[in-house]
Parts: sequence; C-alpha cells; structure tokens
Amino acid sequence: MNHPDIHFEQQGDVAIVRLSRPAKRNAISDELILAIRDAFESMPEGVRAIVLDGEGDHFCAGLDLSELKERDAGAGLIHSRMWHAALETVQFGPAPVIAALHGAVVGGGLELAASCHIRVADETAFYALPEGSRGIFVGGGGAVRIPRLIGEARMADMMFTGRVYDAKDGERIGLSQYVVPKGEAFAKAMELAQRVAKNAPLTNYALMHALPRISEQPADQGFLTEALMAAIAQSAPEAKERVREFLEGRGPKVKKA
Ligand code: 1HE
Repeated sequence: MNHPDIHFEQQGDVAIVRLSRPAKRNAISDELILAIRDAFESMPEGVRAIVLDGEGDHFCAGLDLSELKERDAGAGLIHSRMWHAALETVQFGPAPVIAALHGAVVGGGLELAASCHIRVADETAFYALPEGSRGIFVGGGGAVRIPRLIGEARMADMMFTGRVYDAKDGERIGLSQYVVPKGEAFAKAMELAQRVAKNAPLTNYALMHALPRISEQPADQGFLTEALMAAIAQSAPEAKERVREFLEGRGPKVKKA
C-alpha cells in the first residue's frame, strides 16, 4: 500500500487503513477514492479484520468539493459509479471492516462509514449530509446504505433540513453501534477487530456476504438462503470443533452484559 493520503499498517491479522489527508479534513479526491479501492483490493493474505480510521480531528469531510466544479453530467455519472465500485470493495472485500469515527463524518464520509460493517464513534463525532444544502445528491451509495441504517425518513430529513446528529443521537438512531469517550474510537475498534478476527472465517463470510443479500430478498427466498448458508457454515470443521469445545465444557459461555 503506497499512497501519500493513505496510511497502511498490519498488526497480526488486523489491518489498519487510515485516511491521511488531515489538512483537507480527509476530503476524498478522485485519487483518494481510487487509493481506498486499491487498499481494500490488495489486502495481504491473512488479514482477518480491518480498521478504517481518519487522521486528525475529523474522520472524513466527504467528497473533495474542489473537484466538483469542473464536472458535467456524463462525468458525474462515471464519478458516482467509481465511488460505488470503491465502496463495494470495502463492504464486500476480504474481511469485516470496523470504522473508527470522530469529528466530521459527513457527506461521502458518512457514505464510506456506511459501507463498513461496524461503526465505533467517539463523543466528538457528528453526522451530516450537506449535499442537500450544496444543491447536489449523495453519489457514493448513501441512498442505498444509509436508509438501511436509519430509515429513509431520517435520511431525507438530514438532506432536506441540514440536520446534524451528534455522537449520542447517532448511536440512538443507528448510525453507529458504539459510542466511546473522546479519543478512544480507534482503541475500541481495534479491540472489536481482534475479536472479529477470531471468528470462524465462514461466520464472517456469511455476515458480510449472505446477511445483506438475505435482508433484500423476499422472506421465502431469504429463509432458503439462510438455510443454505447455515448448512454450509455448520459443516466446516472449525464449527464442529467449536461446538465440541462447548459441549465438553472448554468453550466460552455467553456472559450477562
Ligand atoms: C475541503 C472539504 C471538502 C474541508 N472538499 N476541501 N462535504 C462538505 O460539504 C463538508 C465541507 N467541510 C466542512 O464543513 C468543514 O471543513 C468540516 C466541518 C469538515 C471541518 O471544519 P474545520 O473548521 O475543521 O476545517 P475547515 O477550515 O473548514 O477546512 C480545512 C481545509 O480543508 C480548508 O482548506 P484550506 O485550503 O482553506 O485550508 C477546506 O476548504 C478544506 N476542506 N472539507 C474540499 N469536502 C460521492 S458524492 C459525496 C458528496 C459529498 O460528500 S458532498 C459533502 C461535501
């Protein structure tokens, strides 16, 4: 991974991808969206979970608006499709992605966060879709992914009125699954990534690739896909070993939260 705006690091089976354009609040230029795609496409073998972070006080200020002014309709279409392709590599890439959010998570930054599997926010995080007030529309898959997190009405309100959610309300409505004190999002994301990395690979595969498809299917098809995925997952030697461990009193018990 070799791009000036992306820092890549590997700690055991967890990879860290950090947007590193803090002077521009990690705004995503064409070059940066392609670098994100390349980073997720060329993950080293053995990476079992990925943490996505942003350098500086803000996770990501969204699309680099300085590149928007030159674009005509045709170029806009291609540009949006380029974002779709890049964020597909995040959502359906080699391993689950845990986003560590802080400061601005806005516009395309929220679209990027929505393509991750788990979002951990610190108390400084805030969410907005300023596209509405800038006379544009989401173009990085947000119209598909964000309503799945918070519902269409809340997303429309964010765009109609410029509503900004803080970290606490963001968790309440489903923009993040966790809120932690200021400065602790990365550490919490790493802790979760290490836990996710220990899952049986087929479990993580099912959660990344089957679950989102099942939830889009009509119920009768979803039940069948679920049954097929369950049958495949439980037939893996690793699943059998984990169940045996529990039955022999060696596996972990579920503890009260
Ligand atoms: C930028 C961008 C950007 C900052 N494109 N240059 N996104 C937005 O509409 C959000 C625009 N940004 C902001 O509202 C604020 O910058 C923040 C709340 C994120 C941060 O505020 P602050 O006070 O910390 O920083 P700043 O002084 O506003 O910005 C620092 C520099 O970053 C400054 O450049 P400089 O050369 O004057 O130092 C800003 O111009 C620059 N900067 N954000 C370009 N977004 C797939 S379609 C997705 C569509 C969208 O994402 S639209 C939403 C775009």
